[in-house]
Amino acid sequence: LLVALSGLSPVKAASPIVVNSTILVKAGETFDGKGQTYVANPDTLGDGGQGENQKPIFKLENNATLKNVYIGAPGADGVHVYGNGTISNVTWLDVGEDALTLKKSGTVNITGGGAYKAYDKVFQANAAGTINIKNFKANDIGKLARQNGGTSYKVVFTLDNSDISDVKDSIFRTDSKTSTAKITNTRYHNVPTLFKGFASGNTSQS
Ligand code: ADA
Ligand code: CA
Ligand code: CA
Ligand code: CA
Repeated sequence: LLVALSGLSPVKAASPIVVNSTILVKAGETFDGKGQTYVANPDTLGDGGQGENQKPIFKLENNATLKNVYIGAPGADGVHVYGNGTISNVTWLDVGEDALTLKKSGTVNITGGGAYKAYDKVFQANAAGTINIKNFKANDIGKLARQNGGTSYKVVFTLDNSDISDVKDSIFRTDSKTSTAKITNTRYHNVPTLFKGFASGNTSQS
């Protein structure tokens, strides 16, 4: 009745949820954001600029799942994954320092969702492991995924059925001669380089 009287649309965008301290998703558990938008409190987690040592909005323990979440600005240090993780239908609307970091060895499966406005990196591998990206969109980014500079452990990167555009540097970058990257069934626009720093024979595209 009030809506009808005031002439306003009954559909109202929900305000973002301001996260004051990192949300912990415990081992084996699932956090379902139900399509709501989460942003960092810049005073406690970080302003989403390029300063290192910002805190994540979400911290996933081994075998945790994060799904149906929008991460808005400021994105601080995004999502930290310790071990295996499942990231399903998560969209970074304006990536902060970076979007997601593998902090401890494991396999991270990122399916659906997307990442936008990443000044530098989207996904960062700071431990050996596998990062699988599927059904993903990225636009206006520096790099889609980067193994921490100067490290020689092995990271396996895959990208499938995705749409990547307006990239400054490359899709996958490493300094490790043992890391591999594979791209399948993916569309690009304005991507200068697919792979940087990989040993010959360690990349493929089809
Ligand atoms: C940079 C920095 C690393 C680490 C990384 C990250 O690559 O040199 O030390 O902080 O960013 O995890 O964001
Ligand atoms: Ca960084
Ligand atoms: Ca950004
Ligand atoms: Ca970071």
